[in-house]
Amino acid sequence: HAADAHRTDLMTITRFVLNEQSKYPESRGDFTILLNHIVLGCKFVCSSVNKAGLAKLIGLAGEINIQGEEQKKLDVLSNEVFIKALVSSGRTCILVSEEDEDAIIVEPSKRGRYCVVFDPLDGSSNIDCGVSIGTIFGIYMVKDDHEPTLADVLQPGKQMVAAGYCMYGSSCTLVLSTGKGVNGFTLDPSLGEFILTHPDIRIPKKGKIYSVNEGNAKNWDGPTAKYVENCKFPKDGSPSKSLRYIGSMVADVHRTLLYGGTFMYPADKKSPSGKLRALYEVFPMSFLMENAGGQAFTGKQRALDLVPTKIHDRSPIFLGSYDDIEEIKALYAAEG
Ligand code: AHM
Ligand code: MG
Repeated sequence: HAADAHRTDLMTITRFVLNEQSKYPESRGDFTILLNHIVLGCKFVCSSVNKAGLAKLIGLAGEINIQGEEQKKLDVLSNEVFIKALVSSGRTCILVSEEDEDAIIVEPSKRGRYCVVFDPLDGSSNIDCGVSIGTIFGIYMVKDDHEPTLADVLQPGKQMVAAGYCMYGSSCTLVLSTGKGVNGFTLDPSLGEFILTHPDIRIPKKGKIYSVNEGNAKNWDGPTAKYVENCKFPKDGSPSKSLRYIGSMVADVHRTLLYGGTFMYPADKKSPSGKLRALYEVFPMSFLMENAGGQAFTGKQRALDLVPTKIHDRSPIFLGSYDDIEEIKALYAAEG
């Protein structure tokens, strides 16, 4: 009976990834071990976020991070937990976190072949009002056993072997791609396991939603302004689009992935590179979009082709449904 099978045959994220990796004879289970440590970090942050109101975790920790913002206690905690989990996995050699100015080079005795770039708690300005926040991560693999250097992570996003995010919302959802499709897992709190709930996510080819901080409109360039104008006043007689903007990238991208449409953080006159970080925000989300059948574009090129020169580089980003991003690309092409 199908319903029974559903309840008793649980596809956990570990089982899913082990199945996937077993197709590669050279696989030594290292990726599964690494992922298990990322999952541990996500579970910890999920439980801390849920307790934020209770445990007096909210509020300022009195530290300023390298981006010059005041750090919340939860950011500090999440960062520490992820770093400790990743190092102790024994499978990483370089870590780049939004919260740390310098890359962390793992000590030789604990080294493995993976580099992990991550934003431990993105959208932290939303913590105190209970809006969804998330962790974003991307994974590179170093080829040979040379001494790890920054060059190993200053790689275009298309070189990532996996990427994902975990959203701490009304439920805790982990979305992952290892380069062949995108799958979503939901944490079952009673089991403490992420269970496959969204197999093979495909983004709708065209969407009815656009997502952008319109407060920046006076500083936008021509193509961005024109695209948003078209969303509101379509010239081809199609219905106007809905605006949805949470201001928490993981939540905005998650909705875009499931419902379709566009998410944008464009360049503007004040911030010519936009706001979002290439390595651990733009690349992982672009990797997921492409693997779900969508596109990701910087205004100049395919986002995953971008080569970062510094670990905290920013890039403008337009990502979402295939046809909608085609429209944005055409507007930039027309501008020349
Ligand atoms: P953060 O890393 O400091 O949390 O900033 C990133 C967040 C994203 O989650 C979100 O997409 C964006 O900032 C919102 O920016 P804005 O408030 O300028 O619209
Ligand atoms: Mg961030």
